[in-house]
Amino acid sequence: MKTPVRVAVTGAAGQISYSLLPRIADGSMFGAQQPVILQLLEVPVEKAMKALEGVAMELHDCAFPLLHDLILTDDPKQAFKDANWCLLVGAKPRGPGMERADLLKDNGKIFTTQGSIIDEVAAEDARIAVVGNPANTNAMIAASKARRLPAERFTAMVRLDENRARTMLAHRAGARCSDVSDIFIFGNHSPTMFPAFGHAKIKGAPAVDAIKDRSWLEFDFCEKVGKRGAAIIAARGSSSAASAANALVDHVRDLSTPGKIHSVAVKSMGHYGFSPDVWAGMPVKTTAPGTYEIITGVELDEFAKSKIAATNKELVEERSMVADLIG
Ligand code: NAX
Repeated sequence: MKTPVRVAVTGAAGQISYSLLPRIADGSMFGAQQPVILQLLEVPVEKAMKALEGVAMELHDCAFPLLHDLILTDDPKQAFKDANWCLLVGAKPRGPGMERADLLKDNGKIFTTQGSIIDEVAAEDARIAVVGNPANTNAMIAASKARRLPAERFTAMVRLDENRARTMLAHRAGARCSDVSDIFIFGNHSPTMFPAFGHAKIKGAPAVDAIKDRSWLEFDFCEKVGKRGAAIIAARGSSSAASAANALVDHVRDLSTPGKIHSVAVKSMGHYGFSPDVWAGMPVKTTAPGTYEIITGVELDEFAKSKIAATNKELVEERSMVADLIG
């Protein structure tokens, strides 16, 4: 029997976690032979902790063979203790009339604390995936607090955007989403993101040739991918949950599987014209479980470069809004 993987999940009583936790416990994230221990963090509020107890009851009622233990806590030190993966889903939602700068600062405080504690108590091989918005900047803030864990261990999720783009290209071309490859998300997890269609392929041929409508790709497609989250809220009355949980399963599973090429928001190191210190979506190749290299050879035309400049500008602005929290 393998040693269980310890997985800390924040915001564990929230709607994404409700879809996520069974997918971790049933083996979808780490494989059918890998036991897991879930270390679930919520805020120290009676309603949240009570809801978390209910989630735990349901997980027990699933009788997952791979689920070796469940820890429920409102103490980040207990949640992150010896964790191999820290999935930072919990964040404060944007309230009515709240400015983006205020959201950045309020959430920034959560991620400074969690970044420091993870660095102090998580496992030697700890990996961190941030979902809570603004995800890219939150990952940057958490990483800035780390002294032991290297910055590249901190990633943010743009996989939902990649999955959305994949399906939209497939539908437009009358193909299946499994026919689409090499569609990568550049930049921020926000409407400024750039789904780089110029590099995408459908059944191995360039997507631009299969779709034959450059204007649709440049305008409708980019806008629809960027605003898909808002469209879900308009239709469902609440934000993406099952698809976000599914994307996080993809994100962690592919980062654990050598050879996988996928979009991840990572410290840019200046690639593709991004400011070196922002966390930007870009294609990476997993080289060993939990380790990746940035793919640097994607060719970008003038349109792509202008889209990347715009999303980089937003990331730099976000960084300057939280400058006092970094370091
Ligand atoms: P919910 O409001 O349903 O759940 C969030 C949970 O986090 C709540 O139970 C809350 O009590 C908890 N929480 C807040 N602060 C916490 C803290 N400091 N420690 C531990 N728990 C804390 O939101 P949900 O729909 O689950 O979304 C979670 C986050 O994901 C949001 O920030 C959302 O904007 C973000 N998303 C990110 C996506 C991405 O692709 N990167 C897509 C989906 C989603 O919009």
